[in-house]
Amino acid sequence: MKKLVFIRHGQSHYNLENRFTGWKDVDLTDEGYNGAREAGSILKKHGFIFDIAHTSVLKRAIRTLWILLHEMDLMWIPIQKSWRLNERHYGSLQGMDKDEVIAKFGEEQVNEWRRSASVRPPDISPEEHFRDVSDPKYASIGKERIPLSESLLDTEERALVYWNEQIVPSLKHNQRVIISAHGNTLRALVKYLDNIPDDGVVSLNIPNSIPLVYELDDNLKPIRHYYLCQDGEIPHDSIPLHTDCDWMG
Ligand code: DG2
Repeated sequence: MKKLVFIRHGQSHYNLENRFTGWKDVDLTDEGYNGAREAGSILKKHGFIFDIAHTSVLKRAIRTLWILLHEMDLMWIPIQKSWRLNERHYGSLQGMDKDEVIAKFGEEQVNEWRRSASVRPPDISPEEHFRDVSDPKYASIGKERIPLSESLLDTEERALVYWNEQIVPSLKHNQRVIISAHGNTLRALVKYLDNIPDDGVVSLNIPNSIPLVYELDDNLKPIRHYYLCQDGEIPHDSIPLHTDCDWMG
C-alpha cells in the first residue's frame, strides 16, 4: 500500500482579503504560516515521513512546504517545482474581490467560473499576460502555452502531465510523496484519482493547511482517503471550506 499526502497551502493574503488569486504570486499570512506549521506537526505526530516533495512555482505553496518540512525535520529531502502544479489561471478575475465580482456578474455566473469543470473565466488583459510571459518563472514554458485563463479541466490536463511523468514514477518506486499545491490543482487531481464526473466537482472544496492522505494500491487506485487532524482521521468529504479541524469539537 502506498501513501500520498496532498496539502493546500496555508492562508494567503488574497485568501484573507477574499480575492481571486490564480497565478498571482502572493505570500502566506501569519495564519497561513501557523497552519503550515500545524500541518507539519500533525504529520510528524502521526509518523509520516517523505522521500520527495512536489510543489508549484508559487510562493504560497513553496513556503507552506518549507515550513511543514522544517517542522518535520525533513528539510533535506528533494523538492521538485513545476508550473504544472500552479493554481488554475483565473484570467481577468485575478486580484479582484470575490464579492465585488458577484455583485457585478451575479452569483450563478461566478459559481460557474469557480466550481464548474469546463467554464473558463474571462481572459486576462494583454498587459497582465505580458507580465506572465516575461516572468522568469515561466521562461521555459513557451509563450504560446502560458494561459489567458483556465477551466478546471484545463488545469487537470496540464497537472496530469506532471502526475504521469513525475509523481507516478515516484510512487511506483515506493517513494513517500507529499504534494503542496492549490485549491483547484488539488480538486483536479482528486477528481482524477476518485474518478469524479464533471458535474460532481461543483461541491468539492479543499481546505487550507489540512493534510489529505490517500492510500493507494499497487496500480495507484485509491483504497481510502482522509483528512489528518490533531484528533485523528476524518473522511475526506466531511470538512467544509474555510475551517480547521476544531469544528469537530
Ligand atoms: C484560490 C482558490 O486558490 O479560489 O486562486 O483564488 O488555493 O491558491 O488560494 P488558492 C484562488 P477558489 O477557486 O476557491 O475561488
